[in-house]
Amino acid sequence: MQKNKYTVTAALPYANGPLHLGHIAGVYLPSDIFTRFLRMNNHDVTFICGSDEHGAAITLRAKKEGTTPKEIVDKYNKIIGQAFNDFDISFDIFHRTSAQIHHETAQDFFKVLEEKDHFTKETSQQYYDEEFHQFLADRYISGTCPNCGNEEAYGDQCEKCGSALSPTDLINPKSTLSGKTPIMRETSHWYLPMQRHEEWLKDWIKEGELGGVQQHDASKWRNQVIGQCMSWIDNGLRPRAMTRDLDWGIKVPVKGGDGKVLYVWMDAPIGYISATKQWAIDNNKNWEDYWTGDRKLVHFIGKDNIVFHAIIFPILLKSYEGLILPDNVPAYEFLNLEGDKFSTSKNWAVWLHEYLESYPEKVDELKYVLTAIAPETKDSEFTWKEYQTRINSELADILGNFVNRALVLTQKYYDGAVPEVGEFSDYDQEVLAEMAAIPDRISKLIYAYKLREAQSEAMNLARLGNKYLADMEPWKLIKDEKNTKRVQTIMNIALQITANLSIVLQPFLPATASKISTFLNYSNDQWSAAGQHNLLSAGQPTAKPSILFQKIEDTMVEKEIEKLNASKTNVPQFEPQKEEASFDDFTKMDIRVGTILEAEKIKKADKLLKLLVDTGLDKRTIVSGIAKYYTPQEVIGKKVTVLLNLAPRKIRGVESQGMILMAENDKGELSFVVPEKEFHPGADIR
Ligand code: B3M
Ligand code: ZN
Repeated sequence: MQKNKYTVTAALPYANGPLHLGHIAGVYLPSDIFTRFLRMNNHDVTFICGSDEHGAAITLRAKKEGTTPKEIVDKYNKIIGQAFNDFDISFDIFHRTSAQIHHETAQDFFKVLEEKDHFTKETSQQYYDEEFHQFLADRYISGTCPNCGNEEAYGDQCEKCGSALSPTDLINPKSTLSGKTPIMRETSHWYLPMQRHEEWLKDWIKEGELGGVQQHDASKWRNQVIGQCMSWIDNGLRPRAMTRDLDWGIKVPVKGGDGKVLYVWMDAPIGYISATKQWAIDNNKNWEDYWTGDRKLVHFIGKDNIVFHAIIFPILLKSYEGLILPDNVPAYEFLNLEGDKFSTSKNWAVWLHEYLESYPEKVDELKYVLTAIAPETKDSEFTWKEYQTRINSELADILGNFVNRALVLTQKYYDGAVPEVGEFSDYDQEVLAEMAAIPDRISKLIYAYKLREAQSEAMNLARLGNKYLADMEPWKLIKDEKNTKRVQTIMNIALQITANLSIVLQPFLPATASKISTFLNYSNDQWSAAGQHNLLSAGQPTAKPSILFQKIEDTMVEKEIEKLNASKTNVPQFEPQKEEASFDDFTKMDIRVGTILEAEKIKKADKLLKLLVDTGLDKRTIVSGIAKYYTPQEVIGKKVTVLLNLAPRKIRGVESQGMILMAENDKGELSFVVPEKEFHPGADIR
């Protein structure tokens, strides 16, 4: 078989939050299976990933957590990297775009393109938030997508329909900082004139459609990918800004670039190259060997990243000259969770690191389920119920049961030694022929990026073995001495199937495959060995097996669903920080501790209470909108915080001489704010 060279990348996750199962099912697990398989076939393969640490995704998160972008990326790079490690994703490197080598690589890239005249510089009017004194691009601006009507589209793309947008495409644009409608202000940027590339892109993507340059099935691009690209091109490519007015990111390295950084979607894909460079340095290789020549570049991504990987990055690569373009861009649809979309902001997610903390011994179980339901061609759904069913009735009842039976019976009948094989019956021949055909089928499916079917084909081998033993019933035959030879043959075949499983399961369930290898005292990481019926020789010792998969109890399912529902309601959605206030603004306010002396309802106003408050200076009337949360009886005698010098206002005919300060949660519930110690009325609050 022809040996190919592959550089496989998995989309660089934003270091702005942990990973959930949707990310794993749609990028990291499939790319891991693919590369494990390639390695078993002795292709020369490098598997690249890292965290994406620039762009508005990061700075907005920092703002939300009240910290710096640097702290955010350090924190999440660590959490994400650890989770990948614990989930046994076999990257050759997990790098980061904040690394010096990446800054240099991306800047060099930009300079080369600038020198070759691949950018235009344009001055234009762009959205600007007057309150926050900032230009609004990408995630700093949101509005309605002109293509699909999604009201939460960002300034650079709509995550719902995948289209790439410019802020000016949005209907009803709003600043995500202030929530206000922005104004227009002039700024200049470097643009990539994408329209110049239309012709070759069309041909190149069509090549993908026809089965790629190599003309084999493996390079065939998914319909969804071709469709998105063609519709983008058919709509007419336009210049796209490659720089931003921001202070977090990669500094624009040419004259006039002060105060500007590279657009994150220019810098991030170059992250694949800089990660390769770092890996090459660590391993005494030349990075160019992995980005030039007859190597196949494969980008595993989510569908919202298609245009960036199949159009923009290829334009950049081609303009740079000398580097390979992707051979395929297997993009995944979205995974939903228990009937809803995964949502970080609503905390509707199963977080990988939390799963691994709770169930460190159930890595392969999760891998199996996620591959079985992977959103390869359409959106799919994870439910804990299905997780349970797949593990119990497939992994445990079929795979686990078969391996266990084969090994336990071998212990019982032959003290663990592999028995001699005798003559094959017709049925034996059939089973062995089926076993021999399976690896090739898996292999074709994997090369065509159909990993879901490929795993199910690997499970067919376990099904075959399970059925074989159930049909042959060696435990009945053994009772009659005349069957001694026959049982030996049956058990030999069952063990050969088990050995085959230890090979074909490796890409999908590496830990399980290695356990089976240990039971058998047999290990083989060569895909070419799979299919043969003489992997184990007679007399070879095997071990007592342990249970491969524990059944998932209903209690676990219930617990996880409960946890999900609880966390959903607990995560509040708060307004972004308000505009900066000066210290003077603050000291103008006279805020004191007060005690409520009297309270009564105001007629026909179900939200209001009329209070008499001892402020330490005087006793005054204050109207407060707390009636839904406090009864008059329960507030009498309570300590409260009072804003004294608020201009008096008439509310429902009553003059209110100040305001009681209240805390309000995300559900709009109110609570008094009081000093933690027993302070007298009149005590100052600053
Ligand atoms: N970080 C977007 C995402 O996580 C982005 C991918 C970059 S790949 C170069 O969806
Ligand atoms: Zn849309």
